[in-house]
Amino acid sequence: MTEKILVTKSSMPPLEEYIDEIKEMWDTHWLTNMGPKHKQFQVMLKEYLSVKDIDLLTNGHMALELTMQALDIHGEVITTPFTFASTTHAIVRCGCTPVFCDINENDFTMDSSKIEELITDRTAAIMPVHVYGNVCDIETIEHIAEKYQLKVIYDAAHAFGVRYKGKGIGSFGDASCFSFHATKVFNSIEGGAVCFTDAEFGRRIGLLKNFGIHGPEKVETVGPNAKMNEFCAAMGICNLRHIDDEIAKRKNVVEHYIERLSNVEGIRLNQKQEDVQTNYAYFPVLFEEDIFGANRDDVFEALAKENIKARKYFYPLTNTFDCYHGCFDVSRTPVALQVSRQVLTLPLYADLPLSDVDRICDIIMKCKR
Ligand code: T4K
Repeated sequence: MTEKILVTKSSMPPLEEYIDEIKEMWDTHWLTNMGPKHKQFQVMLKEYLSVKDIDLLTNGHMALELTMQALDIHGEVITTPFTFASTTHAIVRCGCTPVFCDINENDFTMDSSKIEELITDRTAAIMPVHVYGNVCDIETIEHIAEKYQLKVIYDAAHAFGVRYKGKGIGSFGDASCFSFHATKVFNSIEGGAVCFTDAEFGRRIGLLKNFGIHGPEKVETVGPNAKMNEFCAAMGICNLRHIDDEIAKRKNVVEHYIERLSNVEGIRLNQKQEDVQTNYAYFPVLFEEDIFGANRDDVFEALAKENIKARKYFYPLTNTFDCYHGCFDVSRTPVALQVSRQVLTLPLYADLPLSDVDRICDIIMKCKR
């Protein structure tokens, strides 16, 4: 059996570089609670992402939940079901009701032409997702938000390093939440961040992520522990030094996939977006069974038999999860339902050999009838 190929492989700096980065912690014994690595990483990220302000958190999920809390969101939040569990769970765990908007077929982000019809007098916010690193229809979303006085929280978990019209993707909306999980284009082992422009919002996030503590004898609000520790920040610092190289290598892999799979009847690929500098985060492929002759699950199985673990990101839709049984009507998001049944995300990471990409594509093509 050939070596297992997983959907992704965490990027890591040379071991010596990481050891060098964490060495001083054995002198300082400062391991967490906004230490020097946290501060340094924050400054580096602010510059790399070209954002006005940023705060670091334990993970992308806490970034979403604390942002909801800091913006004091109550009521309904318009969002997409074509995402990871985190987006929907964050809304629900904050006591709000997700209202699902369908997605568009080309880039799988929220169909902005369908947002307005979902707005009620209970709507408080919109939480769109830059899914796969694809940029949402920012202009329309912001226009609607202004018209109806709604907050916009972008789930930018997949969009690290993406730029839109030359601007860092984290500079849009009231806040943008990033994930630095091990499986992402950029990781700090576990980690996340929220980007924002409003200083008062930043102050609230700073309080919330540390139990709402304002000083040794003052607790201002009720918050969890969502602080990034120094080992994660050190990993982030190291990985950030290599991020451009990482993205360039991913580009190479993606271009090879595109070369092999574009123009195959019955296969639909992620469309290139105008004005977007992408990060090559995922490689989603849609299989149209009636034309390709095999469906997504057939291809998934064929790859699995060869020890290649592609993933069905994002199937099932979050509005069909068991934990939400009976809560939502999936027939209201037909495009998302169709895409979630057709999509397979193929293995993608910086060091994936092109010969493996060829092997993956050969197996896929053998499924065609
Ligand atoms: N919003 C969106 C839209 C998101 O996609 C996510 C997370 C979030 C919010 C929340 O952000 P975080 O709170 O997680 O920071 C993975 C990730 O755990 C999750 O971060 C990610 N989205 C989601 C799309 O994928 P799983 O359950 O599919 O991961 P897992 O463990 O199956 O790993 C996938 C592959 O990655 C493995 O087969 C091999 C590779 N891998 C994995 C780990 C854990 C590594 O190479 N190294 C590792 O350490 O959820």
